[in-house]
Amino acid sequence: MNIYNYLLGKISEKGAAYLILIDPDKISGEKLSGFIKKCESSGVDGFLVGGSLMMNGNLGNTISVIKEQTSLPAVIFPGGISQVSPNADAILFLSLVSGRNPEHLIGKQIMAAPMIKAYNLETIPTGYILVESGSVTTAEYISGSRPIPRNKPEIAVATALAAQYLGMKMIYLEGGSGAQIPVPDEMIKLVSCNVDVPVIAGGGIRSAREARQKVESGASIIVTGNYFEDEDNWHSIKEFADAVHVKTAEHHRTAEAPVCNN
Ligand code: 1GP
Repeated sequence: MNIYNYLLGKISEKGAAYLILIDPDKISGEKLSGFIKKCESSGVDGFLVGGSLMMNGNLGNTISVIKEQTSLPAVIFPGGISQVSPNADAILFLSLVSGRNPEHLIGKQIMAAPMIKAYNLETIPTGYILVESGSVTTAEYISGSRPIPRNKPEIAVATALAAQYLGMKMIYLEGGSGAQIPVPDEMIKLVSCNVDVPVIAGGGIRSAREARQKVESGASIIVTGNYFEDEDNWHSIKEFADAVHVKTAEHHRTAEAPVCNN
């Protein structure tokens, strides 16, 4: 299965796709199996797997469990070159285009490329844009790059356009995992109105209402991670999925695409 086309299909069918990020450091064993099943029965469209830091989690095992438990795709969201696994369905081939750290723009990609070729992994070239989100996030600290100021959406637009013109197939507007505040709606709107490729929004989304707002602002894919690391929140996975799936969920039919004035 071509995962990029799968995601485009979900976006066109449901209005937007909902992906859950699994950090192998945070969940494993039976809890992981239970979580994956719960996500599938709640309408989640797939999984991202990875993290800025990998302390003791096992990425390969996590992906294997996903493959055993569901038919949903497992896409690597790499925090580093050690996070390339042959079991995955695809890898977000990220370039941290908001930063000026050459290691994260192209250096690590060169190191990972031969492995990706050997594993015959599908790559989804993605312009990764870090946005200021209230405090320093792990992604910002580890990558040694400055995020785009939240009140400068025009910088995000120019950055996203440059990524698109370089051939990237998706733009990831990232507040950073556990962000205090998510990427501003206004920035999502301006970026999605200006690029032709799907915009992913993630980082600090903790309610179905916020997820829905990001879709109404123009995001085509919503990613949440932290919020469902707490098992007490699992009951609301379906609520999040329904909120993201603006075209198909009965009670969300009123959603409208953002009006672009350009
Ligand atoms: C992080 O965008 C993802 O890369 C998810 O963020 O963990 O804050 O939901 P959260």
